[in-house]
Amino acid sequence: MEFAGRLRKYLIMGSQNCTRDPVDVLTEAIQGGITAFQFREKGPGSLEGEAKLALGEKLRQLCRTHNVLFIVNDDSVLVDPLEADGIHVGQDDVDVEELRSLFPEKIIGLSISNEEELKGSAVASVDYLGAGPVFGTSTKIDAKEPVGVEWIERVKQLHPDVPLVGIGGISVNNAHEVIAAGADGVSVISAVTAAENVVEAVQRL
Ligand code: TZP
Ligand code: MG
Repeated sequence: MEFAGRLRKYLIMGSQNCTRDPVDVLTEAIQGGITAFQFREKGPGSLEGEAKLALGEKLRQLCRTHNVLFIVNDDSVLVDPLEADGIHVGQDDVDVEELRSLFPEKIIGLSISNEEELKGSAVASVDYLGAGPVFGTSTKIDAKEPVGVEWIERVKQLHPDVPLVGIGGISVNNAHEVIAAGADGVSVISAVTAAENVVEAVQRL
């Protein structure tokens, strides 16, 4: 599968997003057909240190077995121990050009929420962009104002060749709008982690 296609159904998750064992949630999400996974152990209730690494190892192994991309959020220290396929960062994290020199062969993803952030970003150093929050979300406490699918259209217009995923408030009901606006994929947390039936939620996305 070409790279952009591997971003089609992109689950982001950490133990703090789960009401049960994250290993079970990821197992079911893989069964449902996710193509990429981001280990985002962050925010209130998240694991740190050895416990974070230990969970990351289990989730990494699942992704390896099922040929699902495994990306770590932000934490560049985890990239090598987890043999991650890549790393995703936001505007306040490590600079992507610095990341690129640290990890010449890894996938690098960058979140961008507005025109100013996009202009100030070294897009040539990244492999894909995450645009949002597209819709309102309560999953990330410091999430910015929703930017709508118009932002997806705009990023695609400015960088037609850069693979793009939407993020923020995406559900089985609105995912099609994100794709229709030009995104290569949808990245979701609660649409999957809070679903009563994870397998079905992923299938319907
Ligand atoms: N970055 C921007 S919004 C968001 C992140 C990590 C949270 C997305 O969570 P949900 O539950 O899919 O809205
Ligand atoms: Mg960040």
